[in-house]
Amino acid sequence: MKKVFLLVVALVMVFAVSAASAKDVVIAFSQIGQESDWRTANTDDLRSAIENHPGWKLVYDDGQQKQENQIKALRNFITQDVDYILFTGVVSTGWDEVLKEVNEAEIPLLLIDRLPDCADKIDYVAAFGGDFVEEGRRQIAWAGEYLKGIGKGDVDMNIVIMEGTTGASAQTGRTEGNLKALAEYPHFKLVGQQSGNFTRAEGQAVMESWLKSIDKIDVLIAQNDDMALGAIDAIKAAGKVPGKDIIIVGCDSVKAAFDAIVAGEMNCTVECTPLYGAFVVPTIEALERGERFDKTVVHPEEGVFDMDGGIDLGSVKSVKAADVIASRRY
Ligand code: GYE
Repeated sequence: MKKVFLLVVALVMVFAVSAASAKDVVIAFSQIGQESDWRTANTDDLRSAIENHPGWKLVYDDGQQKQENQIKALRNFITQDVDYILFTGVVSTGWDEVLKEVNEAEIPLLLIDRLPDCADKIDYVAAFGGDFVEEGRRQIAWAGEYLKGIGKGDVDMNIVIMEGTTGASAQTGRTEGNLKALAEYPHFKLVGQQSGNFTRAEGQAVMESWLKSIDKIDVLIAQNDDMALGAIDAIKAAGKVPGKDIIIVGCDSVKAAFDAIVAGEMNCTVECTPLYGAFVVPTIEALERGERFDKTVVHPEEGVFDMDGGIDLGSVKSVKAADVIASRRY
């Protein structure tokens, strides 16, 4: 009897140990929504990086552009006691309370893309995101240097800035960079500044109304490519030639923007990579091995792509889009 009992205990122990080692690492991801090609690429990249990793499981939540949905998702992740949380917030303010709750639950937090403004007050393992101020500077500098290059550096130019989702760090940062750089090019006159909410449809609508209300637009700075592509439709519908009558500079460097540049309908796109899987995977692997990180913010290296290449923007030189289009991953 005693032997049978010991055998049962041993079997239970073996089963318990193997069940424990087979337990998946659960990584929860609170995504903003599906507003742009950038966002789709970002979701697909992280999803496949996590789901294809042996022993890892993804819990995904799409916040549909609403902060309250994201707050609810984060609280659900805490209740489920997930192992890691990946987070990017639709706007930068209003996360203090819920991210403190994440900290109190001792769930390691990885910030990606748009950083919350409370980042200094909370604990996080690492942060990966674009340098939005620099991206905004590059957009204006590209237009300014391009015009200098074709002998129009001292010609007055009317410029419009189409901004992203109001209050998103990608919008506030790029606007800061846009406006600071404008001061370097006194021949640019800012004649319009409005949000197109990072979507193609709203980009089109904003451009339509500008074309009706502003006499002459020479340069469009769109804080993402989707809005630039929507604006191209509006420009064509108004009987103007995009890329020629109006110089168009986007941001993100998605495939559709490369196609538009190669087709001559768009002039430039400043890169902002959505591919964070390559950063997130090694970080979580290292945490699983017991390594610890300081709070660090990593900005991936990014390029600028245009029709002919060779425009010197200080920190980077533009590359001809047609030369690299075949190797683009998003
Ligand atoms: O530029 C835009 C997207 O936060 C960097 O969000 C991201 C931005 C990106 O909707 O296309």
